[in-house]
Amino acid sequence: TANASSQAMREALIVVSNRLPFVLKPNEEGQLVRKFSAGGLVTAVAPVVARCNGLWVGWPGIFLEPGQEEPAIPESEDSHSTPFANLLSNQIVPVFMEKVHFDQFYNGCCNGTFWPLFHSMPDRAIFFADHWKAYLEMNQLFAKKAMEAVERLVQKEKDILPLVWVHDYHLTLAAAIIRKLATEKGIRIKLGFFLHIPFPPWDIFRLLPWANQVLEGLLGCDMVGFHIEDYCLNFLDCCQRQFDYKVDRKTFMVDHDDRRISVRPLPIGIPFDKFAQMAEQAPRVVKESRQKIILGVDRLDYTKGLVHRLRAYEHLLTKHSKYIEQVIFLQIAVPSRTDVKEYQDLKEEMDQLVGKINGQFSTANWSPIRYIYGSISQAELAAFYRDAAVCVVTPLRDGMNLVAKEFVACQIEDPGVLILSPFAGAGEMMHEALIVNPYEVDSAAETIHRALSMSLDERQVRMTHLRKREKMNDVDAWTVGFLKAMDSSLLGETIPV
Ligand code: GDG
Repeated sequence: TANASSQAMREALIVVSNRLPFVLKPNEEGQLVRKFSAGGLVTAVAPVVARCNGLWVGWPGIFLEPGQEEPAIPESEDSHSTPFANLLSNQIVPVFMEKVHFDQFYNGCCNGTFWPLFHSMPDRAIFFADHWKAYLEMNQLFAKKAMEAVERLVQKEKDILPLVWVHDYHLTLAAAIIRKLATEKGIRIKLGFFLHIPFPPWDIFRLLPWANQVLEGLLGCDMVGFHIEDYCLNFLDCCQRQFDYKVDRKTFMVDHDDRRISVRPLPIGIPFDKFAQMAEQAPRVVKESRQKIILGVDRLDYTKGLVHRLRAYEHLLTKHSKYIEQVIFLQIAVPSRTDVKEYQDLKEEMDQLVGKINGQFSTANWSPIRYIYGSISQAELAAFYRDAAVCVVTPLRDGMNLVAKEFVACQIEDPGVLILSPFAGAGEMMHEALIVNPYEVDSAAETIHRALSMSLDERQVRMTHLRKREKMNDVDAWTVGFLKAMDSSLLGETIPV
């Protein structure tokens, strides 16, 4: 059977994502060196690629001038301090692009169209044929590079079965293109996809003028993974209503093109032990112990509900003036997609709102909000998570949200309280958090009040459960889940149980 023959073949992993686990930057001598980036996807996937000795196809963060020759990928300079350093340059398949393509593909289609639409915010979405054309071309380019990686593996070893794992909304068309190329060349591969953001309901999805192509693209896979069951059901619904394909809502299968595609909820986790350990080691960063810290950590993105959150805090200070000089709201907002207008507008709005609230409530010795527009080191972040009394994770919509998970991992001392939006994927599982609808500003304010006045016993019970679940369902468990869903032989070879 197909299954038995695939068991006999050795699998090899190829990850395809928009970005590589590092960006290239010129050093002082003008030589390109790797600079590591520690986003959610990278932290999750890089260790697997390293352990499996796999390949990674992605963009190295620099643009080529038209006609410019592609530079070689340098080896990592420091193999000890960076967790991803063991990816050798021959494991990297770079996808270079020109700035004009990147603008239309990434800023235009990915972040101007897909991002808002998939977060169910269609009014923010733009739909331009030029952007779509660039999106299609870039997906073709990534697919071509992935195919080069496939051929490299197959030529080296006859009995190898490439397992191609495509990531996220930037590359929804790539899988079907890779399948076609592989079929033309008579090469057998396995194809999986994981979406890191929500998959919207059909009445939103169908607003996309290219909805058919996107569904066909994803159905090029053997398995399509989402964070939670809701997104899986939305996807199945779209396959049925857009195309009238046969779907099974019990087994989560779609029949298409004589193939059966499985759809799986694979909730992502974090490197729990790593965060807990960082929290053990990090020095204290906020000196005043008198004031309780309410913490927010987000990319500056309109999906994260930052404006609503500040309004809730304003409401809290108005209604409960006893918190004046007693609490600090520390918001870290990491600059993101600064070329896109929506993000520039949000930055303006936040600057004004922070100014307004600080102006209204500050005293000679205290300001209610400390607002960091920038990013901090992971060690410092772990210290903030550890020392916060309350962490407010209140997105309007969010695929999963790792901040909620990292916060509980770092809560190794006097336990604090997690406030969580039901509209984050994380809200599906982290039941012991205080769940609040971020649109309901007065209720959000009361929830912060409730968190600040919660008894130690209750905080302990809630935090213990939250930590236990996240430790068990950490990022390694997520990888295992993916490999299981792919029925992969890599499971036995590379993942410590
Ligand atoms: C997408 C989906 C899904 C933040 N500030 C700093 C910093 N961070 C790190 C956090 C966390 C990551 O960035 C943010 O992850 P999220 O999950 O919260 O959000 P997205 O970036 O939108 O990620 C999301 C995720 O993909 C994974 O599938 O959960 O729903 O939208 O890891 O720690 N890191 C450092 N300094 C900062 O200032 N070092």
